[in-house]
This record gives sequence, C-alpha cells and structure tokens, in this order.
Amino acid sequence: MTLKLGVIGAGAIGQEHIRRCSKVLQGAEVVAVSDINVEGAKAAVARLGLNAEVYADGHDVVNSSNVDAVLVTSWDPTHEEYTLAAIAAGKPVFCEKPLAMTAEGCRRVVDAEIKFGKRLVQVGFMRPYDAGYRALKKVITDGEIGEPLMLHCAHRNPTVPENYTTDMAITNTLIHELDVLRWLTEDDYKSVQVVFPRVTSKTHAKLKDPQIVLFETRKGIRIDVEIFVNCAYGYDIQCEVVGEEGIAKLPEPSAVQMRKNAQLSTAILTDWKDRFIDAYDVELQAFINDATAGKLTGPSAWDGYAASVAADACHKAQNSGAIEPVELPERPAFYN
Ligand code: NAD
Ligand code: NAI
Ligand code: ISE
Repeated sequence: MTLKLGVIGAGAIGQEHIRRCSKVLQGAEVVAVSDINVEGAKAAVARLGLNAEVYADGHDVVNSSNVDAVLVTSWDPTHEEYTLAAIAAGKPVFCEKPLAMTAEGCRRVVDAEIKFGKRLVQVGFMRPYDAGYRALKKVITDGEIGEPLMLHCAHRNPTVPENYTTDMAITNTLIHELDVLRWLTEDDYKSVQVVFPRVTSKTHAKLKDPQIVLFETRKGIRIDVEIFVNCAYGYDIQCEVVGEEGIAKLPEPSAVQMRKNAQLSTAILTDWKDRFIDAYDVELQAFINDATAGKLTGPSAWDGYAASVAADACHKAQNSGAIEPVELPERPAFYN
C-alpha cells in the first residue's frame, strides 16, 4: 500500500521532506501540497516532477479525500491549527517542531488526540533517530560512564535571518535539546535559568545572542546549553555527558581529514539539512511505516507538550533572570 501524503508548508524543510518522501523513502507518495506562497509550492512540485495537487489553503490538504496522512512543515505559529485539523479529520500527522507555540497550545493537541482515542501525532524531533545520539544513549544505558552527573551542550547555527528573535532561540532552536535531553537522560527538568553573555556584534536589535540555558533535572543532573545562532563558523551540535566513571561525547559527523598547506583539518558542516540528513530519513520512514500500520510510535504529542512546558519556563527565565520551576504534570496513561 502507498500512503498518500499532503504537505502544508513548502519552504526549506517542507521541500526537503517532499523530496525524501518522494525520491528516497519507501511506501509513500506526495499527492497534495500547500503554502501561503502558492507560487513557491507550485515551483517545488514542478522541480521534483511530482503529480501533486497544489492548494492555497492548508485545510484543503487536510480534508482532501486523496490524502491519507499530513506533514506540517509551515512556520511555527501554524503548527497547532493544522495538527488539530488533522486530528479532527482522523488522519495521522507528522508535525515539525514545535508542536505549538506554548504548552497551552500543545495541551490542546494532547487533549484532542486523547479524545479521538488513538495516537495520530508524531512530532518532528529527529535527534532520537540520529545514529550519534543513539550511540551516546547506549553508552549511558549500558552503564559505561556510571550515572550521568552533568551535561555540557551547544547548539550553534552560522547565522539566522532578521525575523529570528530572542524568544525563538527557545521555541525554534533549543526545543531540540528540550526533547532530546529528556530522552537521553530519561529524566525531566525541575528548574531553569537563562544567562546572557556579552552579545555578538553579528546579531541584530531583536535577538540577544548567545544565550546560556542552565537546567537542573529531577534526578539532580546539571545541564548547560549554549545557544549561539550567529556563531559564524558553522552548524555545530555538541553534547558531552559527564558521568561518575567517565565522559561520553556525541560523535562528530564523519568528515575526511586533510593534510594540506601545513594544516591538518576536517570540515565542519554549515547547514542543519546536512547535519541530520540521515535522521530525517529515518524519522519519516518510521512515520510512513507506522501510519500505514495504523499505530504511531515516534515522538508523541506528549513529548511535544513536555518540551513546550520547559520552553515556557525558559521564556519566563529569559525575562526574569531568576531560576524558574518547570512543572510537568504526570503523563496520561494514554501515552505509556
Ligand atoms: P521555511 O520558512 O523555509 O518554510 C516554511 C514554509 O511554510 C514557507 O514556505 C511558508 O510560506 C509556509 N507557510 C507559512 N505559513 C503557512 C501556512 N499557514 N500554510 C502553509 N504554508 C505555510 O521554514 P523551514 O525551515 O522549512 O521550517 C519549517 C518548519 O520546520 C518549522 O516549524 C521549523 O521549526 C521546522 N524545522 C525543523 C527542523 C528540524 O531540524 N527538525 C529543521 C528546519 C525546520
Ligand atoms: P521556512 O520559512 O523555509 O518555511 C516555512 C514555510 O511555511 C514557508 O514557505 C511559508 O510560506 C510557509 N507557511 C507559513 N505559514 C503557512 C500557512 N499558514 N500555510 C501554509 N504554509 C505556510 O521555514 P523552515 O526552515 O522550512 O521551517 C519550517 C518549520 O520546520 C518550522 O516550524 C521549523 O521550526 C521547522 N524546522 C525543523 C527543522 C528540524 O530540524 N526538524 C529544521 C528546520 C525547520
Ligand atoms: C531550525 O528550525 C531547526 O530546527 C534547526 O535544527 C535548528 O538548528 C535551527 O536553529 C532552527 O532554526
């Protein structure tokens, strides 16, 4: 059986996901695409030579009788609306992160899914599908470094556009760590503080960059994450886990080592599309397989909610400068 996909949002990642679902992965076909920039959507469909209907309104994609499942790859503030629409239509939906702009919005999705009575939502948290993060997690769960005590992480982008603001460092960027570090440590956040170092001259008036986010988890692990989205030199994701008996570090992406002009060098990637290219393939193949089988197993609406509860506390901490509590309610049995 071929799963017929409708995609809402044909920007950077929308086009990437349309390409991989059409040309790389098995068992799916993109039959409908929409974008508020309709000409952009038409151009994306034409470039890939697809036989897909282009709609001006995302709700027409969700409600098309030809569409079995939906990918939401439009701007962050649109995710909640389209995900709720897919649930109302009873269709599986892969929603890029964040699931919604606030925990309250994510909770509406969780409540709608529980009311529907079956999991329909997978959130686009791809890092748990990344081979490097999986290897790092195995070292921890095998007990090779003892109990984790501290994590030192960095999320660096070379540059961001003018419309990227201080709060987006949390909802658009840190949200990946907010999810993957819960998964990695099998723990939840207890409190958070945000510290602003000297500001880089490469940023603009509406973005304080870099930021340091400090967490304490329920088990007492201390985590520091540097978010630096105008770091200039590359796209660089770091995660070091300090345990009782040793230290484990996220592997670097493989790159050829060069000896040339009296230099020893390895290239650093510059684009998120390349850094997690395999993980995006794996997460979406899982979604296609699971949606076809009628049982989703990937990052859930609850995971999206848990990350947003922490994100809300980070926003509060950005503004107060204080240590703010992260209060995640108990997980409903539906998600066990
Ligand atoms: P983008 O700006 O390149 O693309 C977004 C597209 O959505 C644009 O083409 C825009 O016209 C369209 N759009 C906006 N509102 C829409 C609406 N209501 N209906 C339909 N289309 C709409 O952004 P992007 O980089 O592709 O990011 C898209 C989403 O993917 C974001 O939510 C982002 O957080 C997420 N993302 C995730 C990762 C990841 O690593 N998991 C990487 C990149 C982007
Ligand atoms: P983008 O700006 O390139 O694309 C967003 C697209 O959404 C634009 O084409 C825009 O026109 C469209 N759009 C906005 N509102 C829409 C609406 N109501 N209906 C239809 N289309 C609409 O952004 P990008 O980088 O592709 O990010 C899109 C989403 O993907 C974001 O939510 C982002 O957080 C997420 N993302 C996830 C990544 C990941 O690693 N998982 C990486 C990059 C982005
Ligand atoms: C983007 O939306 C992503 O999700 C990337 O993975 C992240 O590194 C970047 O900061 C976001 O803007």
